[in-house]
Amino acid sequence: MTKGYKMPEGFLWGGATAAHQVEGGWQEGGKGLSIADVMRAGSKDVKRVEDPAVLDGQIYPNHWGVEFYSHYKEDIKLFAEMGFSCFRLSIAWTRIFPNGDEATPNEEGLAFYDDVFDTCLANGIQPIVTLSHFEIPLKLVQEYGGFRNRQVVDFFTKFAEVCFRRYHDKVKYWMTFNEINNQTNWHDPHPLLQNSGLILEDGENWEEAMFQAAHLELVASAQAVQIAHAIDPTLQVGDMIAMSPIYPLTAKPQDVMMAERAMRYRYYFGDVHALGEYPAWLLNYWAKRDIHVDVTEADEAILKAGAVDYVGFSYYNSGAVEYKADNPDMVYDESNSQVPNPYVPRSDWGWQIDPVGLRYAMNWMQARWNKPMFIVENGFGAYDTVEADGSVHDDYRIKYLSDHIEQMEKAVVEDGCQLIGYTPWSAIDIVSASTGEMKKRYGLIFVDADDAGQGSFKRSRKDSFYWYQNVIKTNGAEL
Ligand code: P53
Repeated sequence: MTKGYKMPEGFLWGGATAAHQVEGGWQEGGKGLSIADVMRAGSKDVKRVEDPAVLDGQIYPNHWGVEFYSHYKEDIKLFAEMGFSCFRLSIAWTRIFPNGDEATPNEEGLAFYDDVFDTCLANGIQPIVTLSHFEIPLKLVQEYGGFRNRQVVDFFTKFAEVCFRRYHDKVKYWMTFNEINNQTNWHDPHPLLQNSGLILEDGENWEEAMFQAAHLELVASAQAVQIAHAIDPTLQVGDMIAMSPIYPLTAKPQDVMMAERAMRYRYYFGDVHALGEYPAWLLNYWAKRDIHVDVTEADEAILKAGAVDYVGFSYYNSGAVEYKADNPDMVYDESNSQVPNPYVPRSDWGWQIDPVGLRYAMNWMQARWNKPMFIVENGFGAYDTVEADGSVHDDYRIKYLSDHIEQMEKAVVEDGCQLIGYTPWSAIDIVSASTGEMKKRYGLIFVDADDAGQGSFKRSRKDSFYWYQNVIKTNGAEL
């Protein structure tokens, strides 16, 4: 057992999930189709693709998730048993607005989340809610072009407003778009793993399309912040950034500059969210590369008035870059610029494991954005083995979480970073977002289901469940 620091009084400990990865019930309660419902299963080696010809015998793992839709009462009880004081989940947009463009919301969907939140609160757990977690309504993608269309901003802000009005007494902490910056890592013409719902047209400049869609999401997010505050000034609305700090491979000045350029490209979303305006370098970058983004004066005013209250982020790994002579302008390209870091180990899925990177990233964000932060994802996707007696000895997951929490505590107690809470990914096994697998397991609770959705869906406690229970009980002192 490692010795950690006790966290400040009131620090929120919990776990995280997302609707499409846990709920299932894809056609229950009047729910419509989201992009997640048409994502086929993939694997470590086979990319997931969207396939709107649903029900044609392919495997669509998000149709069942881990059946949280019918198991939530039991699951929330298990979370309470671990001692959670908060639980991060997302609202499936298509339960509230099944196609995204309806005039009125679907009462059955609203009632479902009322009951989920009430169950949490009755168990002493505060829900932390993401509005859009990789599950934009399919119709908004296919018929409206996703966030390349300003009408979709209105659909999103209406969805947000309905949720804030309905749940403001039950939910204090909100986030707008999960991992909004994931889309810089996107060269394929499909909307997987991003909330902008962008499908590229033939020959289109992907970078321009991405910046334009991201701009409208940033505007929609800033509008949502203002709507929330108008409804209830106590609401806290955050952004959600996939934080994977990018190091220079060496101390060579060009490598250091390349890393700086990579960081600002990957995290400008956070600058706009937190500071309310575009950084100068990006405006120059657009001009130099002949990228045209429609940013109106009205947009600028919305961004300025809708700065987030806190910075939510996920942390899994870090990356590295080096200067290459064939790229003298140091243009950062997320898919091709990264190089392996020889100083850190990797998971079975190739993710670089770097606990110190969490402390580094927290300090970087605190200095840059000066907001309270919330670690809303951090965890280890791994193969788990169930023993004959039903136990799961996931010491690798315990080690990963323990090492990261230790660095988190140093960032708070020694470095003075402001941190609201910590919700590891994931509270319970989920369907992996990038591969659609069940066997890439993240949970503290095991769910008996395989990649094809076969199994009893019975829940059981992993070793990490008991370990995390003690972390919470000692408020972080025993890791
Ligand atoms: P999976 C990429 C990089 C970092 C985090 O990921 C990412 C992604 C996209 O997969 O996603 C977040 O399941 C995301 C969760 C996701 C989790 O990380 O691909 O917010 O929905 O499950 C882990 O292994």
